Amino acid sequence: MLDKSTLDITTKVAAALDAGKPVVALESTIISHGMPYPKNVETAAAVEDAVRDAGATPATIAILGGHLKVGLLADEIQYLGKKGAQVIKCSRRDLPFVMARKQDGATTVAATMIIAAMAGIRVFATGGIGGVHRGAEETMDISADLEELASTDVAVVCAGIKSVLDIGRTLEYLETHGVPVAGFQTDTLPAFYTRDSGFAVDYRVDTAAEVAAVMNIKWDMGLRGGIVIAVPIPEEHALDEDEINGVIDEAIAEMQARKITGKETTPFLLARIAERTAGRSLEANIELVKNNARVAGEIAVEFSRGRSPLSR
Ligand code: PSU
Ligand code: MN
Repeated sequence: MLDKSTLDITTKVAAALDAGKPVVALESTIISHGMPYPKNVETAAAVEDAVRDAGATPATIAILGGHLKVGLLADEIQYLGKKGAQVIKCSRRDLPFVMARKQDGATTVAATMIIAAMAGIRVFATGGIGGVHRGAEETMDISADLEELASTDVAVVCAGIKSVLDIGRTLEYLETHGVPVAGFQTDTLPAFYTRDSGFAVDYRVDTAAEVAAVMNIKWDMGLRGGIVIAVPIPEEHALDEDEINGVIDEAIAEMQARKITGKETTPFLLARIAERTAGRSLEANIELVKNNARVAGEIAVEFSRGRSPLSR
């Protein structure tokens, strides 16, 4: 077991967890590598507010000086946001090294899920999850986020799957690993900047209570692993599909020409797309994360109400 300073849960978050109150985990790679300073820090604060407005306690997760931090303080978010890409982007494989070396690390969806589960947090909000990259049949670039979803018991609320990824293959991978993909108030999978990827979701859910029931039953039965809750970006903030897909195609071509690979790909693509849309993709990204945080807060509230019919 890790000692209290290694898994460092802030007083507020610990009190909420001890009292069985709703808590929502938030990741930090989106702050350090996903958005530029100072928008990243403003967004992180707004996302925490959205969780609070829904009646839950936010817990932004990162590694500071080798300690796993659950519930960053405002000055810690500021610090991470300013350091940006100088902070190490940490997925599952990176955790023990960054901790042993007492470094700072921003946690991806995979690493945030691991730490959230260790702390006893079951609901997590983010923008987009990693997936099977386009061209993965050559590059083998498949995000460790998918493997984490296969095995760690956390519901991940996101805006669907970005079309920088191979959406169809990402869905196939999730299906193979038994990870359900539910559309929140939609029958089709959202594609991050746009509301509809053209792919169907496995299940449509219309309320937070329905999601909480599924979480309880799945985990009470011992069916390990995550659940993807895909929430479409609010209509008024969605980007034009043809335009954004054109920009994405160009960004991917540039990435290939520059031979950018591995963990650099997602940050590179996000930054390029923001540049090429004169910041409109960034605005859309900010709005969809806030919206996901609100939905995650509502799910956490329902989940905290109690057990599934199976365990009564
Ligand atoms: N998608 C976004 N913004 C992000 C990320 C994904 O729209 O910031 C981050 C998340 O932290 C996710 C990670 O877990 O990128 C995936 O990286 P990779 O593709 O290297 O696994
Ligand atoms: Mn990758």
